[in-house]
Amino acid sequence: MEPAAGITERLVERLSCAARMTILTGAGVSHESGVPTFRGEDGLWGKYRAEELATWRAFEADPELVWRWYDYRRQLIADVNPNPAHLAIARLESACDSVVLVTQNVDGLHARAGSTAPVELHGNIWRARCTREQTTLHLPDNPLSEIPPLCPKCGSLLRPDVVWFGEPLPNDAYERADEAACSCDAMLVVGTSAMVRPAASLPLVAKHNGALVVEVNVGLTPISALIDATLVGKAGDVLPELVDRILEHTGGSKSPSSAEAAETTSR
Ligand code: BV8
Repeated sequence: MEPAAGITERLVERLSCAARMTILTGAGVSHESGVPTFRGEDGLWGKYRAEELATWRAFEADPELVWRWYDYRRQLIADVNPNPAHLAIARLESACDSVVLVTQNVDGLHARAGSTAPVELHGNIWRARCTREQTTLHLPDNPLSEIPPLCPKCGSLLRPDVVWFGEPLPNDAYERADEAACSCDAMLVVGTSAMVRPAASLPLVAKHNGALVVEVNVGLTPISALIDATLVGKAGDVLPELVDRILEHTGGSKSPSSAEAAETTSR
């Protein structure tokens, strides 16, 4: 599909008529906040790539190195703010209760922008998990007072509560994300290279179930040819305009009339 030059009226109409919308975000949605992406030209966190250190094997071999890497990322993320893309998504969610936000990001910026229930497929860098009891806890100290941090209850090693490569996604998060992909009438895919599975399959699940799937990205991705449209541009530019146009179209709150909703599902 050729990248759409801009946001067409027809596209706004179709998105506005969606009875259920799912938004899937990746690292690109946080890029304009100053958070490095994973695979772009700045796709390095310090001198490490996620695939090198975001693994149980790397943690087992050197928990201190892995924790230093996560602490570096936490300090970087603590110093940045949500950008207009995060804020536009939160605005759309608060204007209509039929939007489900699913994110691959672990930075917590959607919640800081006001999103109330992001489905965090890959966990959250601000939480830790006891390697012995699997209990999770919020880890506010920034920077960490001790590295590697130990469980305050049993003294065992804590690990970041994120999903490492080779680890399964949290059942409840993936089930909610899969349900949101299967049942939506429209999916916005924002700032992901669509490389990491199983998250990358969600847009195709939505498409397969009849949804309108629109990507927002600064470039084309492996799914661009398989979905309905790619709005080529920065999320921080495209999303505020797109959300404004959708809310204008629906009179400020996205609760389509039954006729409109019927029109959408009959597509
Ligand atoms: C699993 C948390 C099974 C940790 C992350 C070979 C083929 C296919 C799959 C595999 C394979 N080998 C291995 C696999 C599976 C593997 C995988 O998919 N690997 C990839 C690399 C090939 N997946 C897994 O291991 C998953 N688990 O499969 O388990 C299993 C099942 C049962 C039992 C046991 C095992 C787990 C994957 C989760 C890994 N954890 N993060 C941490 O962060 O430290 S993944 C990491 O990548 C982040 O979460 C990130 O969100 C995610 C995806 O990347 P993106 O978000 O898309 O970021 P990226 O930089 O790639 O792209 C940014 C995009 O934004 C670009 O397109 C860019 O153009 C765009 N952009 C930039 N700026 C902007 C913008 N767009 C708009 N506006 C802008 N301003």
